[in-house]
Amino acid sequence: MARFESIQALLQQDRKGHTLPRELYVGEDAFQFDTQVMLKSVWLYACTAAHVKNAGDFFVFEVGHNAIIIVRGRDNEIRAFWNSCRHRGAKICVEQRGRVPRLMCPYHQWTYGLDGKLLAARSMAEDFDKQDHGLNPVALENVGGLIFICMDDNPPSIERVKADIEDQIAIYDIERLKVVVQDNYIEDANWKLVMENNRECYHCDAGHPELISVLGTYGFGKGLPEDGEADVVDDAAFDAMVEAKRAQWKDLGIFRELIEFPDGWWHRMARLPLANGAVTQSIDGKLACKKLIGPFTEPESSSLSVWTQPNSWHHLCCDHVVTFSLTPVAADKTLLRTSWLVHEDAVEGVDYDPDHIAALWRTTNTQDGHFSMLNHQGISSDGYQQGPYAVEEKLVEDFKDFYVDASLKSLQRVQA
Ligand code: 3BY
Ligand code: FES
Ligand code: FE
Repeated sequence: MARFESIQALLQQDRKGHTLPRELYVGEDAFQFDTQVMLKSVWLYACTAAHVKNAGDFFVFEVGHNAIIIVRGRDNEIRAFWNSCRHRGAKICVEQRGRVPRLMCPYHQWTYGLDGKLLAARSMAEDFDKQDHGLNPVALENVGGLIFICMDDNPPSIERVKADIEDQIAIYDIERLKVVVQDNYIEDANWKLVMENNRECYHCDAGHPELISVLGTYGFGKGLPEDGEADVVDDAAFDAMVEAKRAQWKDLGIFRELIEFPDGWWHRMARLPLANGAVTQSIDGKLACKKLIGPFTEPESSSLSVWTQPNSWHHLCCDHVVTFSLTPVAADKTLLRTSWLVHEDAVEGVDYDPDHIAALWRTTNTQDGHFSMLNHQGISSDGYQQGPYAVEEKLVEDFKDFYVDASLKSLQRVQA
């Protein structure tokens, strides 16, 4: 792939502790490379099991020119298929989400079962074998109710991720939740800048007053007390509070030591205390849904927070789950999809108000969208130079390192 030689040269300009060269953020070739090569080589978070709650529910996950159908079968299995008909290739699912008895191509009505098998194709030659023309599958893994897909025929292992985080996520029983709000927000920035922005709270004091009053400033890269060297929180009262909380969490069976992107892996998980008496991640810190979820019978002032490279983060609270996925749409456009989930029996207007539940992160997303746009615009200028990350931007660097490493590996494979 001679056309990606320029990308290789740019990746070689990576500087330890510094941002990437300009063209990797803003260039059209980098966008083509990311969507055609790099992002196809890794696991991507697509949606939760609750987005496809019932048989026939489908969810279309798009990355650049690619689209994947995630669909629940009658046997309750969740599967993924390329959204391209085995007849002459037309797109099958046109809506982003929906429920269907079968998957029918709108062009000539070839019809597939929810398991991808071709059921009907009119007036084909006698020797045509339906069995050879089922939908092409895409690798899918369900990690405690979070659905990841990988477009590579030989996906990297996901076993360590599952072993580390699956059981803590499973406590929230995501299958028994329902998606009550889904925001599709297009940010005017490259997807890597939206990711970098997510991986630090260096901008939070000035940029997110609402979020900070509920989350405090710790946990997002400022380091939790057990972070050792990376710990730059110098607050004895905070440390004591976390110690006490940790004992409670252990009793409740909801504690696990911080897991932070083990070597070569792509997951981070922490239980974080909330601040100022907040019991959940809502705009006023008050319950966002009266029906609690998972094992919780009382409000519990913490979140189980999960971040994955290269495109997701999730906060699981005692009354709701909020989950974020990123996908690049153009070199300077990124879809940030945020979904809020509550107990399946919760009643709108009685137990929860969709606007209240979404307000905190909707506000925060808008603020972050503005920062990411400014970042993209400034990097587009000839005045841009690769800049140094702050100490508390360690997780930004972790993301950048993951990107560079995965990019080099995927380039090697396509060049081999
Ligand atoms: O960037 C954000 O808005 C979120 C909140 C704190 C850091 N990050 C996870
Ligand atoms: Fe799908 Fe013809 S392209 S039925
Ligand atoms: Fe932010």
